[in-house]
Amino acid sequence: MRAALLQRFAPPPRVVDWGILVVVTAALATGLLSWTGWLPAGVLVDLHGILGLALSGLLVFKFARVARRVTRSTNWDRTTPVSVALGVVVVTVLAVGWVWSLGGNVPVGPWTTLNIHIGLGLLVFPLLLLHLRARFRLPDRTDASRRSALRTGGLLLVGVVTWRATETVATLRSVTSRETGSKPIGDLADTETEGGSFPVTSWVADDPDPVATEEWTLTVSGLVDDELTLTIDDLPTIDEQATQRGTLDCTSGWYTVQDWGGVRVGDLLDAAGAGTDARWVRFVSVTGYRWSLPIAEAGDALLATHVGGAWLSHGHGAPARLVAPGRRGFQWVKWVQRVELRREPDPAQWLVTLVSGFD
Ligand SMILES: Nc1nc2c(c(=O)[nH]1)N[C@H]1C(S)=C(S)[C@@H](COP(=O)(O)O)O[C@H]1N2
Ligand SMILES: [Mo]
Repeated sequence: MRAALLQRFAPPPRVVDWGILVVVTAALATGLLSWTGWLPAGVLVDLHGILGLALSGLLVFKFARVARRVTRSTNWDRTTPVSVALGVVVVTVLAVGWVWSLGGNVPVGPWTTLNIHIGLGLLVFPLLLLHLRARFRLPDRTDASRRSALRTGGLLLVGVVTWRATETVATLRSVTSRETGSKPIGDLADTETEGGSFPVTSWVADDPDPVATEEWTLTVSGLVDDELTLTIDDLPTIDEQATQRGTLDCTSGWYTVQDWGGVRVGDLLDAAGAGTDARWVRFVSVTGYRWSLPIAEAGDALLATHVGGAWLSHGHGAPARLVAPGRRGFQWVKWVQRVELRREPDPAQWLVTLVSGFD
């Protein structure tokens, strides 16, 4: 009876399958793009949620159709294990995603629920490619009927309505996420404790020995009139320094609002004299980790030596770390050693943030 009911509403198999492919690709794209700041994160995160719902719906039809093929072991072939693994991973990714967006967090070791969602989410794509290698079918003409278009449209409508409902649940549970989906941690009051009470995070494995502040130098080089080499004594003292309230928002799903103090990058650029060709400013850590900002944006950023009125702790990037308002946490380079003015952006920085810790 229930199966028959499902049948009535089911779009044609290939519409379901192609729908899944399109939705998974779009979910991967919106998920990854939400880190980059190229488009407003709020829009991408909402879209990502809607795609997750659409996928959940499509999977109901998909699983109802293939259940028999999987539950009878005599129906298994060489490629079935990949398909089953894919199904299990996708269901887990969705479940974990819903837990997170409805305000839950069940950390496993160092990983937040969002980390697990991202890690398994990235695994979906290679599994999907393997699955498609064995099972790919082109759509045919009968899939494009008026009836299947209506059914598919109806399902999308149900999807949007359900998504609104989950938003309401999250609001009622007063989940105070930012538009990036991150949740607050360590409020301002906690910064009374030295160096701030928010988590120390590395993006993968960057974990250098403490930098000896007395021996540390900061260079400003590249397309400049006068290269600068500064020591900690050349940087503004706590009474003279520039301060900024800024939100550190990590892609593992938390954010913290802190008062940062240090030297305005714009002042460093003025002191060194930016060349007319300079378009980008690259911040390089003692570990090699690095990020670049367009020169106008960099001018308003801060190289912080202090947070909450106290020296940065080693974990938070002492002696100096980048504070780049509006950027995600992974772009806030810690243990900065070099500021380089360049003509070109630096596409390799994406890779370097992943591997700088392995040496
Ligand atoms: N050199 C370096 N800078 C880094 C990282 C890193 O691994 N190495 N991690 C980044 C990430 S992912 C985040 S969220 C913030 C975390 O800053 P915190 O440890 O002060 O909370 O630092 C960023 N800066
Ligand atoms: Mo992060």
